[in-house]
Amino acid sequence: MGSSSSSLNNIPNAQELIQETGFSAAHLLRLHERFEFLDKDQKGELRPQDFAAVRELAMNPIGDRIVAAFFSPGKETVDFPTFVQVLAHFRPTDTNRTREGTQREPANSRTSKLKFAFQLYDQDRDGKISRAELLQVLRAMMGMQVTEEQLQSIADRAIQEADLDKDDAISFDEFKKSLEKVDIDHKMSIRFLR
Ligand SMILES: [Ca+2]
Ligand SMILES: [Ca+2]
Repeated sequence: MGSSSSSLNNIPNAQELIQETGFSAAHLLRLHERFEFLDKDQKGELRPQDFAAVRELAMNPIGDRIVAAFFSPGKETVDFPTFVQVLAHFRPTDTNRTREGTQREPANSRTSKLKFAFQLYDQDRDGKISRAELLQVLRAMMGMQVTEEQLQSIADRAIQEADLDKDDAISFDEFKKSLEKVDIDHKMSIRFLR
């Protein structure tokens, strides 16, 4: 902290990244420092095991899934731009900011955040959260606190409530509807910068 001489000039495409993600220049610099710190062999890429140093992820019951979300299917490394783009999902939602010139949904919009959360459940990427997929996450999050029977009934109830078309799985639209009243910003805050 503090001793780094990094400046925006050291970050390739810094301005584009700022535009694209909505991070401030100062925030981007801090993320870059963080990235370099995690990038122990200084190759400009992180591997899944490098994330073990992020304490909040290491302690998160579904931390391994969050880490996996940084990596495109089949890829074992993540570069700085991708790292920042994924982290942008954890930025608080802009309330009154409209960005010009970008057609794409900003990463910190409610829909993007929900999509990110959805894929943490939908591990086979078929666009639906099956009962088994839901159970896996619940099991990871609740661990020893509940019995298998209680887990099953929590999953059953969650599916019953969310599953509007009765196919016994939760589609993204159903997921979105069921979380309509949930403060997603609060749920999706991860402190990477401490
Ligand atoms: Ca699925
Ligand atoms: Ca359904």
